[in-house]
Amino acid sequence: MTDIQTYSGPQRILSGMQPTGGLHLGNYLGALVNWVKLQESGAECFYCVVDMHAITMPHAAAELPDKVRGAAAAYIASGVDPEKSAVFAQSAVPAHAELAWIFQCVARLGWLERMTQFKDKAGKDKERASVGLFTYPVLQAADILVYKATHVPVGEDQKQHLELSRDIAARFMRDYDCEGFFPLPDPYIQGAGTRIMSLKDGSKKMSKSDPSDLSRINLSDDADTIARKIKKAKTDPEPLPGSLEDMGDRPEALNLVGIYAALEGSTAEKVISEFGGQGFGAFKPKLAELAVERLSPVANEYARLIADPAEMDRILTKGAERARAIADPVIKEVKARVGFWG
Ligand code: AQP
Repeated sequence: MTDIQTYSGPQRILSGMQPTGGLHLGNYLGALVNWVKLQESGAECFYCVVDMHAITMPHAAAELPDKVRGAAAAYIASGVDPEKSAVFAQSAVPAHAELAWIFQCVARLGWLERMTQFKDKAGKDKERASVGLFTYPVLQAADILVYKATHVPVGEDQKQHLELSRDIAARFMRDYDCEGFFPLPDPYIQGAGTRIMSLKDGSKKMSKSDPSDLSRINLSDDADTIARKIKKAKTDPEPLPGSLEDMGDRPEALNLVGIYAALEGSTAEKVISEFGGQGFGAFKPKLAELAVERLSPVANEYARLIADPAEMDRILTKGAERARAIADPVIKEVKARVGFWG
């Protein structure tokens, strides 16, 4: 076993998604495609389904296990290989919760009060938000540091939380006199143009919890559904401009161009140079064709995996064992440093 005190190995990656609904094109282009690249780069990857985060908002308990299986199936259908990367449910590794409690006693109230995502998610009635929603970023810090992860793929909206993880790690090491025990995790910034917006409102991000299913392309959607959603996507009557600078304030048009570019692995400039001057009547069918070509294999594999819950459980159990093999010695040492029993 690796000596955790002297661990100075290669990059270790931690990332996760909430099983709050079916995963969508935004999760795929904004995160999963990068997860697969990181896995193929030889980094040691831990990809968890963060069911403990999912209960910070009201949820249907009876549906949660299937949602966890569904999220893990979407990871794998997108190219995460459970033989190479650990795929598991956060709640199956108790060290996340144990470290989160210790970190709650390290983090300062003022640090959490500055977190903007709590304000966004709690909405106007923050008195009624769960305490878990408020301390969510502390659990995130525990998710990362319980594996001594060195790199975390993050979108713009999560940068503040990663900063907090670094502050918590630094403070823990100062308070308990163990400099170097935790790495200060670095962000792995996801490529530009990978923030996918709602198909119904170009100013809102594509989201699992948007009440309109037409706002997103789910990774479980079949070819006809994908084509229909793109056909119904909000646009404007103007043709695409000849250059990106001339796009002006057209968020929906820009979003569709960005989706095309991300699916093709090119740039918005290149897409505009190909389709400039054409209207959406011509562009949308091309986009639908490309989306179906890229996403149909994902949807087919996803359908195959969720049809076999026993196989998903086997994968998740094995993933949790691999995760615990790293997390358990870390939490044991943390508890010893804090002065806990056992
Ligand atoms: N629209 C998006 N564009 C690009 N990336 C996105 N991600 C999510 N939506 C988009 C990325 O997916 C990862 C996992 O996100 P999450 O499940 O932790 O929750 P989220 O970011 O809050 O995603 P949703 O769909 O909006 O979920 P709900 O509705 O439950 O809040 C992250 O890497 C995120 O950047």
